[in-house]
Amino acid sequence: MTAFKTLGQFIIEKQADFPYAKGEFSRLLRDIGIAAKIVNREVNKAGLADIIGSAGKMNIQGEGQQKLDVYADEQFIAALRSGGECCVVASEEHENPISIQSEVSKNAKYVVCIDPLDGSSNIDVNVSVGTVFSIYRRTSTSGEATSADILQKGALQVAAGYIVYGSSTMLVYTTGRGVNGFTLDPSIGEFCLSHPDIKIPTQGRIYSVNEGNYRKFPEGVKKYIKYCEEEDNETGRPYTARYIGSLVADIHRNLLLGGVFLYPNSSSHTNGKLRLMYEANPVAFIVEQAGGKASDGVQRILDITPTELHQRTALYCGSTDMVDKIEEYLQE
Ligand code: AHM
Ligand code: MG
Repeated sequence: MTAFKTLGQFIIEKQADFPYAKGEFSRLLRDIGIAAKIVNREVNKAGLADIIGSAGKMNIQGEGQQKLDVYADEQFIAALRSGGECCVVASEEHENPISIQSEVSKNAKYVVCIDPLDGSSNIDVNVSVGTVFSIYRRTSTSGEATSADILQKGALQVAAGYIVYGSSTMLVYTTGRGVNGFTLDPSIGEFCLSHPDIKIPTQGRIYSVNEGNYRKFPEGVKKYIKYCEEEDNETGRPYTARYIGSLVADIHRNLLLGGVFLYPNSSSHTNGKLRLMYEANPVAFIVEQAGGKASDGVQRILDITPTELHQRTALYCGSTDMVDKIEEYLQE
């Protein structure tokens, strides 16, 4: 009897909550967990790529080294393809959705939207990167999945999660019944439940924003940043500024400690920078399930009706009271 619970054990236990479930969804989550471990192995060796390359060697798969974001994309798609529970994948790496229907997956019920390796510019400098994913139930009942199967509101997600490849590697996910976090124990190669039922504090003291873009931000955001910097004993200001530039890592820290993440629209990114389908929606679902809030400044992220696969949105997300305050400033 082990003292810890692995991701696999946890998924099976949770399946019992759905007596009519046939196990497809559990298998889908398990496949994502396996691909995450493979990507983790390569991300961990990122600094060695040149050394291996200069010796004229191949990587472990016997292929030449390739960019890690392409590698991650291939790994997740291969895992979903061989699992057979998913009929179509939308990935940041591809302009169009990838139909993965095959003999195995012809009745597959699920749709996956994924950013396989987010924040990949941070890899070269050994800073955390992540994977973010969203799972929907397919809406059409037969034939090839259509774009309508993918372009669903975030509120319809059946699950969402992220993997942060950081000082340790963690997988955090929700199926709409709270949020649970698993840390990869490299000695046994398993994600183990380390952060059960994560709750974000209602009010935090961290604000995360790329302040280099300050002059391009809407007036309300500028005022909020000034508010964070002011001194006030009662509210514990000035708040602490923390910004990694990897969405997953910034969200993960604020989820555990309390805080707010801002990626506003600006004069150079008129609709914001982050993508609704595979960055904002999954993060919003997780943060809401942990008791926080996610907004585009006006409306709930999860209520936005998507019109395009790669559509962008502003994102204000984290501790509820902090997001409320930003909305107040934006509406002034
Ligand atoms: P990417 O999908 O090209 O990696 O970009 C997304 C990343 C997020 O991880 C992060 O929150 C944001 O871009 C940082 O942007 P900036 O460098 O403009 O602050
Ligand atoms: Mg990205």
